[in-house]
Amino acid sequence: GLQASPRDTSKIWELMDSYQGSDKLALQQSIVHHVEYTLARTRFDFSKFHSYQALSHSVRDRLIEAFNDTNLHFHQMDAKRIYYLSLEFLIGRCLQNALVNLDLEEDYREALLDLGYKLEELYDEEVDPALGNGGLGRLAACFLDSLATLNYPSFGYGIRYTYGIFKQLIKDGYQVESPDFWLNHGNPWEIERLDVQYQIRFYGFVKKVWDHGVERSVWEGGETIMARAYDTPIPGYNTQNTIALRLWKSHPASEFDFSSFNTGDYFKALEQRQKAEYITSVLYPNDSTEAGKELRLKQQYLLVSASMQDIVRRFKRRKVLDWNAFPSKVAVQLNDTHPALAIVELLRILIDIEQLDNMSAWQIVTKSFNYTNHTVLPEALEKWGVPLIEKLLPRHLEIIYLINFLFLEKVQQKYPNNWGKLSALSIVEEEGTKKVRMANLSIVGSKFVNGVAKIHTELLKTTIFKEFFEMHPNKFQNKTNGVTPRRWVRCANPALAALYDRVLGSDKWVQDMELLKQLESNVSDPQFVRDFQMIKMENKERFVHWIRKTCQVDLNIDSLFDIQVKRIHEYKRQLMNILYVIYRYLMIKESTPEERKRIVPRSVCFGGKAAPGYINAKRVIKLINSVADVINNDHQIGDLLKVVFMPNYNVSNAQIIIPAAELSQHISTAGTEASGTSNMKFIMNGCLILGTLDGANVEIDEAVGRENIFIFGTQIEDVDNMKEKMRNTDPHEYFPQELLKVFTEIDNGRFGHNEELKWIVDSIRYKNDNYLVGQDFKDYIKAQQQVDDLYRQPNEWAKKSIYNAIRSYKFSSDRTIQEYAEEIWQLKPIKVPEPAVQKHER
Ligand code: GPV
Repeated sequence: GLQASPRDTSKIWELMDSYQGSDKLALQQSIVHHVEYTLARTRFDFSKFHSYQALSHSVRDRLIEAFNDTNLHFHQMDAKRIYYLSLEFLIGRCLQNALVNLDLEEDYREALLDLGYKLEELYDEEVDPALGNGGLGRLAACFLDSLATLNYPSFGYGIRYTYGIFKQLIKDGYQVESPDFWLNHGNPWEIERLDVQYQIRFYGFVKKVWDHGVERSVWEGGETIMARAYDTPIPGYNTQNTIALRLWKSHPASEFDFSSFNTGDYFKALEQRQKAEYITSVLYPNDSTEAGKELRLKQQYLLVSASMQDIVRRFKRRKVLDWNAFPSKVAVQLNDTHPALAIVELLRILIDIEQLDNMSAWQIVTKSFNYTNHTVLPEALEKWGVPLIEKLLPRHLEIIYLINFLFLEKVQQKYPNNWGKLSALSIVEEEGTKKVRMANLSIVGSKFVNGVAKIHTELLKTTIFKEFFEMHPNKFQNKTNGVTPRRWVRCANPALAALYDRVLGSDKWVQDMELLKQLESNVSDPQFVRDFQMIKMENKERFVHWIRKTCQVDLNIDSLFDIQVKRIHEYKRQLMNILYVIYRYLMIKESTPEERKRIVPRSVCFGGKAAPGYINAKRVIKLINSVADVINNDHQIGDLLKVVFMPNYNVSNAQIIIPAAELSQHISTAGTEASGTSNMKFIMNGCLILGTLDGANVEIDEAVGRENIFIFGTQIEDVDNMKEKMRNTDPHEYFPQELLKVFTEIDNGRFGHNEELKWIVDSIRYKNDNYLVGQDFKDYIKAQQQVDDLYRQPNEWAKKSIYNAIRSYKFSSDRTIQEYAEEIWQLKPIKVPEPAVQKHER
């Protein structure tokens, strides 16, 4: 037969080193290739969706080229890497983002047009991966984009949930949840790594063995499953660097336990194996609250164990094994406390498996981890019952006790016999059933701890982590959040991006947002202002079409587009917004014909999901829809006021909504919203904020200037006093007349004879107004009047909107990531060399 020639690796490499061509024909051939060979379609049976799929596979090929180059280069450079651990990554759609970052959007648009396809229509065929709840998951996605763009060697580690956040439907005004089976039609953006799998153990027992005179712990028994890696390449903008988002999926253990198969029931044994898949099947839909469910703890441990095994394996591939070098090669960032068990897992690996002594292992761990806190709300601070941890992760509980022992010894040294300090700082809460405080564990195990906006970090230092701050003041840092200008300006608002390109003479601002400073002088150029207004108008038109299609409501294009989109939460005060809408409605109804002429028409749009078990949040959705029903169908109101609840707010909807907004509301009670990130996206798109001095609003106020933002409400230093006053005042004195009138209308059934609407009012009416809706309402009305006054002067409004956009550069996630890299990770960028053959020359 035929003899294979001796393997010629240089020939293989040479073949692999040639890159895809980027001329029109090459792009078209690559698309058609995938139609025929990847999708196996004939020329007669492919739809728009198939075209999207073929296009995505064609783009994916290019991503993989860059991705492989990147991984190889980082390995060769023995780069220090940063590992971002998060239970959520809300990456949104990939296609447009990839094309923009690869600078191929125009080339593909032309190639497709020639074949009879509109690129934008294909964008809409993509499912929106929704593996996150809200701000925390979206922040992780923006950070990956910046890490890749700034050439930082890095990985994101998360979970590949089979079901993302539920799809929100509105039926009869109520939220109804439906499952988000996003993988139904496959996922061209992921690479399944059958060769990257780790064993994960649950339950079992700890055996003590003597080994050369030292006692060692061996964790055995219980159940083992496998975690398998799925990589999504994340391309940087204008760079070859392409990093990995590595997501884990649970599988049955690979070894076959034949004995149990032989003795027991074959089908039962198989059924048992199937249960493994359940662990990563669904994302928990709670935003900023913890349910304390066993399955959730299993998810957390699976992420942590697989990721730490992967990190250790990569570290051990270095030429010489020197554990003390670990912190100089590895930095782990914990996205809130959800992955905090990683601290314990690394200790377990170092002590039990790599056989390091306790103290050396602890030194390595505390130099490698860092923790970001995202809330001060007590209901969101994770605590796991000791009995549950003992059952599920018996060895980890021992290690947690060891950590606590070492730490409390230090506390005792510094504050002898100070029981107050000891009980505040202890990782284990002793009152009632014992609990492990994950925040305390994270602080003790980390080198640095950071908050996500200045005001939030100050709160951490003076309230919930006061004792830790007093003990280790240098551990605490601020890292104000940011958002990526690639997705949130360049992709979502291409017209604004084109205006910047034209006026600034290049697209460099997409990577260096500070360049927008140069546009300050253009604000006095009437043509520039008109261009901006025109772009806003076009974005409003796109939004009007979308609202008509999705909500069956016709918006008045000349009305003020006033938007509040975020998870529904009492602290975010959507209730205050809708109560004001009712007040405004009543005002219009009572107005004289003369007064009516001066009324500024408004379209008030809400969007956001309520956690399925959060009754008050779900009732607020019902109230909004009930009010919308009455107002939108009141012929006396006409075009002066419209209210919409936009169902299923998600990343791809946000990309339509945000560029169309003229006013956006960020009205949480001072001290409750850690940062907020959509506030940043709105200002980047030239929108004014109506907000409180909370979270990042404080810094936005500083950046844009008080004359360019509408600020109202109780300030943080007065919140406690005002709550006290609320509890000590008769409701009829506490609530202003304007609000009492609104309550009466709801009580009287003006928005439907529905008990639930009354119960929402009841939730704040009797000395329970913990978020100070009553206290802030009058000031809110006043601020709303200032909004109306400004909107009557379109030029002034436009100029202030432009100031928001061009002074938003601080809120680029590039700035945030650079601060993390320099001040927390000690990380240097490493740029992957561009292929010798350049695009267009290839
Ligand atoms: I903790 N956040 C979130 O979305 N989910 C959570 O479980 C927790 C916090 C949010 C905060 O509420 C926002 O203020 C913040 O901007 C965002 O995290 C990112 O830091």
